[in-house]
Amino acid sequence: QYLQKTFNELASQRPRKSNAINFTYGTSGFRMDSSKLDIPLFATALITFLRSLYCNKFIGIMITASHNPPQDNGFKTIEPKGEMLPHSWESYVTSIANSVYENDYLKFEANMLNIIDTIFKACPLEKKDTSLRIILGRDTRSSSLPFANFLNDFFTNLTTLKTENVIVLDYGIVTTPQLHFIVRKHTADNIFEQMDLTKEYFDAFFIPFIKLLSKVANLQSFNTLIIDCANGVGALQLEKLLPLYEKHSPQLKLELINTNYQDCSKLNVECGADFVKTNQKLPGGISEEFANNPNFLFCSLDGDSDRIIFYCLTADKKFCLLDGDKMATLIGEFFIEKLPAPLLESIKLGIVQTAYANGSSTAYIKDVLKLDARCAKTGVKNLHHDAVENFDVGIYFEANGHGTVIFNDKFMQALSKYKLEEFELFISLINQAVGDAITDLFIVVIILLLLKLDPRDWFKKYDDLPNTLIKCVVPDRSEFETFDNERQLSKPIGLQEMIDQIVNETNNSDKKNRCFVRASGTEDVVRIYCESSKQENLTIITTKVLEAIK
Ligand code: NG1
Ligand code: ZN
Repeated sequence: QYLQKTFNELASQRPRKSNAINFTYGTSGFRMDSSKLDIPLFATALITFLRSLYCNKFIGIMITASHNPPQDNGFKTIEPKGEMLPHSWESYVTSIANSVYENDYLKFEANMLNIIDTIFKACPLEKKDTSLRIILGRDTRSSSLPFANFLNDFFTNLTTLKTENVIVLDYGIVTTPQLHFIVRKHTADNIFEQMDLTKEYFDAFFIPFIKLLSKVANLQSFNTLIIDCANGVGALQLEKLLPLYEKHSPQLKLELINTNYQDCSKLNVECGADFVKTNQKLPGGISEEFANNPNFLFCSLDGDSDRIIFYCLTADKKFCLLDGDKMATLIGEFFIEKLPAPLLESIKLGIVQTAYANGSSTAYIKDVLKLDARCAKTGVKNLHHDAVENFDVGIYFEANGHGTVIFNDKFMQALSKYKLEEFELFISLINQAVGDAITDLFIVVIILLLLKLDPRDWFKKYDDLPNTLIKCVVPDRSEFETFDNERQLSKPIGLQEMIDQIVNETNNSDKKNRCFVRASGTEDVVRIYCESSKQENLTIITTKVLEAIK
């Protein structure tokens, strides 16, 4: 009854859905052109409200569309321990968004009550000790502030809850991983007041980084890291954090470029991790001459700083992309090198990738590193779960630079017996909650410096197979259904057989051709990925596959 009353109140604020758009809360939440987000915003508010009551803990909402163009935006709900919304709740929120119809309040209410009933059957609420605890964060997009204001008002104006039972903390413009981190911290330390995020984040990750840097006798592989901030939130946050870093007079210089986050139209444009990975070239703001400096290493963050891509140029100006696959293998190699053999033998150490991982990286993991390589569906959430389920130490990265490392108690207990001080410090650099561009940056830099590995030699560890990733606009992308972790299509019927035939007829003796098609979860397109040992095969295959799709 109490919930029904609250919902009547909330529902009276609901926006109207004027045309039949189908909303999906995917692995990165809701994401689309910001002008179409009113209903998803409302649905996100409702599900976060329910989730907070259900968990009786802090729940976060991040407003961002990551690497998407400036006009897009999106919402993601963050769990008390920094994880993403459970799968079953993704369907609830999707269902809420799709039941808000113009002039059909009854249908909406019936659906809402059904959902509430399903959710709370397992866990009846006791009104008196139930409180609403919400944490908000947003990126630099111009649409992000109005969305944050709506959410602030939405939660603070609820009159059915006693005001002392409502806590809404707005952290303003933060990176996505920072919001995951602070939600996790509020939960772990049971803190109800707003914290100093810059200080907490600095203490958690920059301090161990500085300590590890001081253990490197002299910087051999490079001495300056140029960070392309994609003109997004990474710039704003790093501009706050770097003065604190510099106070410690570290040997490694960190320099920021593409920092114009005030001009929202520049976000992710000709710069950032997605631009560099897709185009395999330097972003705006770095000239070739600059990139040729052997003492410099380069990296690009994406629009909300949860992904990172490294790169450098060889002496003959060849662009060397050091992507998520290269990071995963580097981290794997570091664990193998630094952990004592008996410890390594006693734990399950492995790498989780997606179908987009370059075939050479998978072969390198299996044949050279002799580690288990698993394939999960696109979306870090899927990789995260796969890593947790299958490994004691799970390294997971999408090729586009989104990932992290997770480890369990078994590993930590085993590690504690060896008193590996430096390695334990290294472990504390890892943001286990979520892929984090800033902490991934620290991990990679420390590994390169401790191993005295030149970035060009890191690049040479294995040669990527030539590959291409293209988009295709189709009338209805929901018609594309996959299996085998997205590597094959079950629908439209017959298309997979056609792709197989196209791939086989151009295959070389090495049989390295690979091509798959799947619907994007973040854009209204299907993606076609293709790799082959021969560059010229790529156009032949993708042209034919495009024809088959159309
Ligand atoms: P979709 O649009 O579902 O392919 C893209 C990326 C994912 C992931 C999500 C979320 C590719 C091929 N896909 O997903 O890896 O990062 O965005 O940001 O890069
Ligand atoms: Zn992102």
